[in-house]
Amino acid sequence: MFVLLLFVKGVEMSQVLYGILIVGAYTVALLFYSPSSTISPGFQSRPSNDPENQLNPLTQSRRDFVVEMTKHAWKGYMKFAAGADELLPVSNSRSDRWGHIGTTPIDSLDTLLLMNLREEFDEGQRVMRSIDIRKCTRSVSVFEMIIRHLGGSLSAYLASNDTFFLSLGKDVADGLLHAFDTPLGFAAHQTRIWGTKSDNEGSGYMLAEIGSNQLEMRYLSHLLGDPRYAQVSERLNTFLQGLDKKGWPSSRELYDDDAPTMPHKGLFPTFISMEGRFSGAAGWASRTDSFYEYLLKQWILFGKRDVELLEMYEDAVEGLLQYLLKYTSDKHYAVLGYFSYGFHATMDHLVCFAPGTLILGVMHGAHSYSGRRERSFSSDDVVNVAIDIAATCYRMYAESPAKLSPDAYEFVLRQNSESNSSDDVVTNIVYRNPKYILRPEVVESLFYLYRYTNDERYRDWGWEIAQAIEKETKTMSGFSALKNVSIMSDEGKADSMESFFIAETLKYLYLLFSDSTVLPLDEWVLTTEAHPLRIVHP
Ligand code: DMJ
Repeated sequence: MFVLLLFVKGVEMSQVLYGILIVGAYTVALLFYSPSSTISPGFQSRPSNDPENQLNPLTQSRRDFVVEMTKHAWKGYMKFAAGADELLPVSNSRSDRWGHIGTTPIDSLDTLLLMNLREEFDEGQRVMRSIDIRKCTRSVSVFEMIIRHLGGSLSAYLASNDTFFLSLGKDVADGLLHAFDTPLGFAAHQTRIWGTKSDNEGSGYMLAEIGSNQLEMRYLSHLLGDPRYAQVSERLNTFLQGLDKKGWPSSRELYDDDAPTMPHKGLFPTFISMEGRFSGAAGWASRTDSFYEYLLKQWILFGKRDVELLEMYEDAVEGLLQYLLKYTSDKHYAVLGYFSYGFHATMDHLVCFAPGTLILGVMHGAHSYSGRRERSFSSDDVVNVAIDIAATCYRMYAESPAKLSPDAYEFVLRQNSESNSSDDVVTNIVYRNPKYILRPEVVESLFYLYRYTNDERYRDWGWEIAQAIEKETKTMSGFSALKNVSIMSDEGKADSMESFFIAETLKYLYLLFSDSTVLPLDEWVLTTEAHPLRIVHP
């Protein structure tokens, strides 16, 4: 336009200047306008240079450090893997192991916006717009699609008010509805997205998988006013709530032949057969974890009306306290293990989400509401246990050679014969799975504990973890999983950066170093993949 003006004969200089002014103003407006500019209140934090910023300089510098980590990871993704599912951070290449559906960008968008990384957010949303997920013909994990893609789409929509993400979420859910067409009506383990019932795979169901779609599917129903998504996801609750009448948990009819009988009604085995019989161990760890998490989070997210789910959650907490927890005699470790014909002192990194969820429950009054039936524990008991388990989880970082926790570890315990104590002595800790894959659960729990206690110790622990991640996993293009936390070398890097690193680990670190006005927990619930959903008030 400016160039054109100069070439039009007879145009006076003042008119040219006026034109420049208009074009300049237009350009500036364009620069600052982006379709993502209407950000939900409470979602985004104040930038470092905002005079209203309430963070002390130390916390601010830690938070800035986390933002730099995120920028580094995102830049590497955009440079070497834009449009692909994941960056391979050692070989500086790309992986489409999820079927070329943009797993990293859809999982990262809300983190980018939360951190005021507008340019990066805009890049991410352009990437998502360029991918046609309908072209994906691969068989996908229904659970992962729901927590990463549907969850990521919903929170990107809530954060940015951009309806593209709502329709993306609807597309994902529509493409998965046939996965619920199984004998008991729970989600299949795998299926071909956009396929049919005949594409459903899996010889049975896994508790975490079938119990971890309700938050996202119910929320989609709420946003769209279309009950179909909630209906399919809620079948599990009806099934579990009907067990009491069938003699749960003592009736052997409910189990496979050699399966352990559950010691408490609130604990469920890992597997359910297509015929509805249980087998496997109970725990709050791998393959069961988010089932328990979502009992509580559904109650909170949907306005504290799901009293039956809250009661199931309280039963589960009671079961945890009575059957899944053991202290060592020096109280150094609180072991959150699993139950299968007795207690097993093995912990996953995954189980370390539990302290955070327990604290969230206390913050929302899950154990102190009026009309609560008599229970063997109080809110204070829950807080103390959460503090102790989180300390154990943190110690698995602090006491490892890389200062990063292994993925699974076993406490070898010996009965304490020198006292009358029922607590055991730890004789050894064996790394059952020595890898470190950038998982979020420990920093997730530190975040909730900090919000609840305001104890700076949790920020210090989170900071140690952030520094260890930077020191041991950083590569030229991103951050890489380690094959073994006892071997620190370039060959020890596993060339993988899962999407939950930006979605969760970096987000929780950022939130740990933010004040409580950022994603206030009485307004937002973070899904199991750390995607914030706004609480639905009745
Ligand atoms: C995430 O995808 C989710 O947090 C899930 O619930 C469990 N595992 C990973 C991260 O470790």
